[in-house]
Amino acid sequence: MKKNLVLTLMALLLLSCGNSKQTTLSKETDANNVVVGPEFSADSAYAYCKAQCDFGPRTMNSEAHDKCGQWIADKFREFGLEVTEQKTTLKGYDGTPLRSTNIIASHNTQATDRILLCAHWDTRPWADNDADSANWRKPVMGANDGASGVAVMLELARLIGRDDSLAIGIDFVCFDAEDWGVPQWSDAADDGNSWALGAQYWAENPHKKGYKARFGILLDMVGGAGATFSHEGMSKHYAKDIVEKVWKAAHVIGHSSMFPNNDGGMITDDHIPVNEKLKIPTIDIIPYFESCPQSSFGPTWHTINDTMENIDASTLKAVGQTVIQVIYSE
Ligand code: AHN
Ligand code: ZN
Repeated sequence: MKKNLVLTLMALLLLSCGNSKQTTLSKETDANNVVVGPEFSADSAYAYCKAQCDFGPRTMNSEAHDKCGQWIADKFREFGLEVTEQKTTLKGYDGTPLRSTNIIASHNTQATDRILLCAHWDTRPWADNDADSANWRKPVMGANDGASGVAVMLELARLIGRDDSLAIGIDFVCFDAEDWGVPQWSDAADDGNSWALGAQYWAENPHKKGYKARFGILLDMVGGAGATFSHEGMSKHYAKDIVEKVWKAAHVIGHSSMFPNNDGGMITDDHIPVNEKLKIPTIDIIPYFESCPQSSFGPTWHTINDTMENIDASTLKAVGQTVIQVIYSE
């Protein structure tokens, strides 16, 4: 929302003198903080998460992957966004050709002032962090690691797609081939470049020449039960003010316990090429489990337990409503 509109609303609230009724657009919280934008539906996001899992694991070069990608593109179109399917063949760490599709869905295509929202939609072919080595070569379901970020973006697109009042442009980019990084059971060296292959490709070949956005927000594993989101190190390095903006928004709408103001890890993820190649300041909302023995990403990360049973709609809701708050405050 424009600053002058916020001031006008605050002035109206003051003038109404003792009448603490909400306006239809926003709800007063305190003198400076106003809840803005439409209500994010946790149930809807949860259903979009489950719908992706119902295709099965969305591993590269699989039929489930291709069918789910088609479904994601169709949903964005149904919500009135303009969709580009960016297809290419990428190369895995061991040389395997990976048929990849980045799915880009845009709202307000003519606006030059834009915000980038992104998440990966492929799922990991190997549960290489599972406690049982018998599972290390089985695919993960990716309810959290894959489906959750896209689910939040689809619910955002449903709300934004029918909102003609939003002046800013929004681009949802679903990256493919994020999770084909060198498995723990492999002897191959992991220099970090085997991850985020779709994001690397898009950052070098954006769907529109000279693509620019004010800033970007990456949603990675945003549906896990018990998740909290700390400041990710690379996000702070490249986009400290955006980290502050997003965490402030979470606090304004009452999610300070899920978004603590402390430092998490430094993560190689899809936001790195976006920051480095496209120079769009982009942050990563990614869980940080400080004292989880299996992984700082949580107990189900890259295990066969990354399933819908371990998704909590209230995590999807907190993240989704926070993104709404950020977008509608711009
Ligand atoms: C690494 O483990 C190097 N990066 C985490 C990126 C990731 C994997 N996000 C989801 N799955
Ligand atoms: Zn993963």
